[in-house]
Amino acid sequence: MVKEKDGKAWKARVKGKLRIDGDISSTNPIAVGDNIIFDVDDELEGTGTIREINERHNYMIRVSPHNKNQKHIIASNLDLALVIATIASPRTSQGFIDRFLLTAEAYHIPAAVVFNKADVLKEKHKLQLAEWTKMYQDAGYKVYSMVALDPASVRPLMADLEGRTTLFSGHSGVGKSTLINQLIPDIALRTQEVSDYSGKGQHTTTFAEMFDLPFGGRIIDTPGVKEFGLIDLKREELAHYFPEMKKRLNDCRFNNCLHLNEPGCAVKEAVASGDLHGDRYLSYLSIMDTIERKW
Ligand SMILES: Nc1nc2c(ncn2[C@@H]2O[C@H](COP(=O)(O)OP(=O)(O)OP(=O)(O)O)[C@@H](O)[C@H]2O)c(=O)[nH]1
Ligand SMILES: [Mg+2]
Ligand SMILES: [Zn+2]
Repeated sequence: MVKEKDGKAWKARVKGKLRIDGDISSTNPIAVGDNIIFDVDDELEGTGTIREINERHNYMIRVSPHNKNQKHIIASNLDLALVIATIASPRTSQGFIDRFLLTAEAYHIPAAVVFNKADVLKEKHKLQLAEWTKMYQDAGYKVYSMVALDPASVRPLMADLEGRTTLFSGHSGVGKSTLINQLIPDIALRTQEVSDYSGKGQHTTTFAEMFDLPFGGRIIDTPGVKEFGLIDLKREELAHYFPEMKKRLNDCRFNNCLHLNEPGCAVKEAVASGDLHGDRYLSYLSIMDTIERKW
């Protein structure tokens, strides 16, 4: 579906040969958030053909974990990318969150972390939430904690969405659509019926879609993803996508330091002193390992 600036919606098809500025090979030629040039086919029926996609300011991209040639553009022209995570029901891993944040850094999209379902947490989960909140805040990210069904807990996030185009991403069942229903009261998106998470990971949202916020701004709801496959990275650029490492790179003795075993490494010193969270460094090592194996 294509929407005009004034809000009018059109049913759109794609022309055989589509011109895309700054073409990248992806499984989807057009992504939610794209600005396009469009020819009207039938005014009454409200149909038309997409002729051209304007250059994207940015985009979030995911690689199929099974086939690195399959890249999928999740959404484009974003002001903010949110990873909606849950400590439990379902559990979101740190690796998933870190891969999402890293991709956002690599594609110049401001990102933040939303921990939802704060109401279902056991004591050990609450400790985990407190720990991760501090870890991501220290890394430089804004962190929200909420219960999507409770309007008061959603309000701090609401204020930051105003006037922006924001992507909601995360595993299936974390409450992305529930949260959007809370933000846009008359929208009634389909959400998973059983509130007791079955763990089967059925996808309720099946395609990405953009919605206007009543207080200004837009939100993109997406289907849940199991894994967040990374785009090709070079070993030496990886640390640039961890903000808390990036700010320390100039203090490493060697300017080609990979922060592995080099002497005088400011990143490792910060880990040793507790200024940089050890689990974020482990995440760095784990991603570095996957890059090395690819070569
Ligand atoms: N207890 C509790 N349940 C929640 C909360 N937020 C959402 N849920 C429930 O979790 C289930 C899944 O929510 P959805 O909004 O459908 O999840 P989703 O992220 O959109 O899932 P997909 O569309 O499959 O990607 C629903 O039954 C919601 O009612 C919350 O904060 N607390
Ligand atoms: Mg959904
Ligand atoms: Zn170093």
